[in-house]
Amino acid sequence: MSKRSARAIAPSNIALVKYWGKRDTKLNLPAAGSLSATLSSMYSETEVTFDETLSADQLIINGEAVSGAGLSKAVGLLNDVRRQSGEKHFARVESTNNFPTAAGLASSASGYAALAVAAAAAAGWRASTAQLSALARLGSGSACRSLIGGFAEWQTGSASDGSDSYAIQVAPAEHWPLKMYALVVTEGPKATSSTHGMMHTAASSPYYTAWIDSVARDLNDARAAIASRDFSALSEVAERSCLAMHAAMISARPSLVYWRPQTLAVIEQLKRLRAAGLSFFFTIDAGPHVKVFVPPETDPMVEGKLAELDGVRRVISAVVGPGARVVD
Ligand code: 2P0
Repeated sequence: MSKRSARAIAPSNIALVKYWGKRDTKLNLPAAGSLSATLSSMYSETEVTFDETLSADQLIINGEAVSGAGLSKAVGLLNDVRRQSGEKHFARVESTNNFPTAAGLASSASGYAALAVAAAAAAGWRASTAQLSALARLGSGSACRSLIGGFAEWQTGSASDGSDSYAIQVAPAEHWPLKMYALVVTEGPKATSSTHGMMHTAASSPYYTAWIDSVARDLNDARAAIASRDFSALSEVAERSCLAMHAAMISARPSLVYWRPQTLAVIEQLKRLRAAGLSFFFTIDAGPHVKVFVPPETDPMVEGKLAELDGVRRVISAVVGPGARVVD
């Protein structure tokens, strides 16, 4: 009986210059570039086993069998691995996340990145990091950034097959190990998937084109801020990218609002902490939670202050860290 398996771990990532719009929905090719920080301590761990006794691919996330769109994306990614490696068998994929799934905490990014790395390793395919990043992108666009440690930029690319649309490293984690606190304001999954939300925004927001046109400058400014470890410059670009993306969503017809009242209440309270001298910037993804980045030298006591803000249910902390890798 032939069985080949490998296990990988992949971290989550949070965009500082956001991705919100596709030029190709099937291959997850973005309408513009994006730039993110890869996070330690929020991760997916995935085991892939190619097994000749299976009659179909199987996907199990946090102990539950997944069917429908989630399974189809994983099968698409596994098909790519089989095509590249010559692997003939179906696979069993078992994955766990150590943070809430599909709540705007980027579980799809870490999940598909871990799947790409584990599947390639199990099939014996010696893919480059760029190839693995492009492979992870097929599952979820933002997953291509979780391959890369530190700060990652997803290049838009121009090839119609997506071969040049993958993430590259802007700076390693050691360059600037920023700390991140995810302020969780609600539990449970989000109402509108990112894929659907992006398509809806592109199709109906009068501000969509302006949003996409703003990304190139934000990428330039973010790269420069990271290179010179200029926290206030990075704060400015990260907050404006986040708010411009949400403005495009909110102006879609009908409006797409991922925020909850607690989201704004937390931002207002954060601004008071800023006035009192705390250096930070916030960012918000396709969900209601507020992610706060602080410089590496920030007093760890700040976590307690953030946990006490009205509307915050719990805090998940992380540090900018390494990218996806195979584990024993
Ligand atoms: C980002 N987000 O850059 C943006 C900001 C959410 C808001 O990437 O359709 O799960 O699978 O490519 O990657 C979430 O979208 O979407 C996302 P698909 P994905 O992190």
